[in-house]
Amino acid sequence: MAIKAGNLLSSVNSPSDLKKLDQQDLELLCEELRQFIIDAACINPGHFGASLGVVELTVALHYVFNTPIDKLIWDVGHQAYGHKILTGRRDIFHTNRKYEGLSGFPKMTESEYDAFGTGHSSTSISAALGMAISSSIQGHKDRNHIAVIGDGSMTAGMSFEALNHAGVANANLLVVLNDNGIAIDKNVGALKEYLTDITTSKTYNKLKNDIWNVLGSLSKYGPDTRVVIQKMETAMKTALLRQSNLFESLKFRYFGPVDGHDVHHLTKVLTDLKSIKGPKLLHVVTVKGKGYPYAEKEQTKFHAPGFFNKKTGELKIAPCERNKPPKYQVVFGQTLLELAKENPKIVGITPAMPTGSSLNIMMHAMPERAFDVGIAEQHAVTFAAGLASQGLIPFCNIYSSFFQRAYDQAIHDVALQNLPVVFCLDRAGLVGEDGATHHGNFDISFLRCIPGFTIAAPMNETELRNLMFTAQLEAKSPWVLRYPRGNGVLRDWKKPFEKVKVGKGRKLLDGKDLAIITIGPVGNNALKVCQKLKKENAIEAALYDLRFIKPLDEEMLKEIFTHHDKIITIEDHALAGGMGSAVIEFMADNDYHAKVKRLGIPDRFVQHGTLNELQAECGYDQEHLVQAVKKIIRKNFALSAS
Ligand SMILES: Cc1ncc(C[n+]2csc(CCOP(=O)(O)OP(=O)(O)O)c2C)c(N)n1
Repeated sequence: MAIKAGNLLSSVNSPSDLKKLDQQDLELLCEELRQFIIDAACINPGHFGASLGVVELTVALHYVFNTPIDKLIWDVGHQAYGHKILTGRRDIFHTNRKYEGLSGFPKMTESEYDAFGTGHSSTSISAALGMAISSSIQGHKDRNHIAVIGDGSMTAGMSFEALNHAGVANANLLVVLNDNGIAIDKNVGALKEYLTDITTSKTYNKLKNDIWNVLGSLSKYGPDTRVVIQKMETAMKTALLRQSNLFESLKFRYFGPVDGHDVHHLTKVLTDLKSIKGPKLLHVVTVKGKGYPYAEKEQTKFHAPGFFNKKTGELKIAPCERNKPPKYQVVFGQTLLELAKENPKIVGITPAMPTGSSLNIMMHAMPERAFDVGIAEQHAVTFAAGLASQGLIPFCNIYSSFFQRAYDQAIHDVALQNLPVVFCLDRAGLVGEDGATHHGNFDISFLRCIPGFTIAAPMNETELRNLMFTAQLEAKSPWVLRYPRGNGVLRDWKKPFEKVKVGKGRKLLDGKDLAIITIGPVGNNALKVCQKLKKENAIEAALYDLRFIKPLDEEMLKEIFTHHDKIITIEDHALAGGMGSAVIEFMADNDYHAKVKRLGIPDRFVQHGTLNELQAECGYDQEHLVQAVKKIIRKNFALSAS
């Protein structure tokens, strides 16, 4: 159902409508936009606090700049709801993150106003710099290129790599640093402290204000603007002496900090900045969740709160979520703490996802042994390698899709040195509403080719615990445990630890007609399929849980290929290079001959929707899996299955 917009917001169907408004209308527009986001998000869950925090900035940017000719890039993109609403997507915003609806992140194919697709953090400055340099090569001299990036995303290596390049590139680039002092959880690290210092330093800000007063009357200097600024900057540098500015050291012109909720001041400042060429950074201070008191107060909870009661701020649990077994994430967090209490060598690492991964459980109980390193996956992996090289056993928890960023570190710093890091890849497989940027579809393919890795996927929560237990007992070489987003399948999961035999799968069902091989929790769906086949079609399918993708259980695979010439593999992972591919490689290498059909994620980017909808699209949710398996049985195996 479409969300009702206020009168002013209803009149804005594109930024050109926005530009027709009087400056004094902007405050009301911000108010209406904020209400619209709140009304939409409480009944259609998504990201929340970040978009509320940039309402004024969003309005000011589109009011001042000439988008889509000027290029506006939202880092991560979870804060771009206001941008979507102002750029022609208001009336379909109720489809946000729904199957075949709007994406929850900027997406180039969705709108010409989405200058660059985002979802993973800290890409905006590089992309904007690329666009700026392209503009200068192609003669678009007056085009502006703006990267809006949060203080959390600024902590990543990529952001600094881009600043380092941009500072000397003489490109027309504006970085807007949206400093709200928080990532999803509290922001961490020295940069955060630096930003706080610079925001609260009275001397510094007085000098900056003086400069602003001069800049405010820029137009009056006409062509001499550049000279005036240079004079002011020299004066500033002399006056500040030792209090150097990080961004200015990187050859950016630094402006701010300014109040990111004063839409009038923002439009004025942005208008002034438009006439200053070269790399510049505007430091904007905002409050995450601004204007919705519950979100301002509990910023982590309201980062992506799910359904909530607009009046009371109470989070609602969807009926289908009630009485479910615990999430894999919670099982991971509690188990890690249990293990760490027994084994003093265990340490925990997360790159900026303490709540999402549940590493926060260990961080609270053992702050000296659990680390949030900021949005820094590459650093997290090599940091883990360093710890492991000195005898510790790091459990490094990274979402599967974010782990892609640390590929070289995994090979060069961990595998090649054969260090006992345990990578826990959360959100492996399809993740649902976050969509294409966040699905963890590729980890099996890109990890199983690395020598020395042990790679396993539990079928349920108890198995996850046992694999974690085994990994820290072994602790001789790198491990990867992949598990999905969301609830497990067992209620009674907390059993005494049992050591798992490394590289050993297990047979779950006997069957003479065909064999099904699975890995991970999708095996639970397959189990039901086999039971159905037996009941409805008298077809007996043997079911095997491979459990280890590396090393492969060669003995079990030999048994399968000896007794079966009809095999189906099922995985919550890309088909290309996944578990099914590993099985086929084994068959070829060992001269077996069988018909092997694979079910999993096809060779394209799956978009967003509920987990069920997406798994259905790929044919391996509970309902479609039965049909898909029956289809293979009829078509490829020439067995009769109704
Ligand atoms: C590479 C990568 N790692 C982790 C994340 C998960 N993530 C999404 S938003 C976010 C926090 C971003 O903080 P900040 O840039 O300060 O923006 P804010 O939410 O405060 O507006 C994180 C860690 C991600 N999107 N990409």
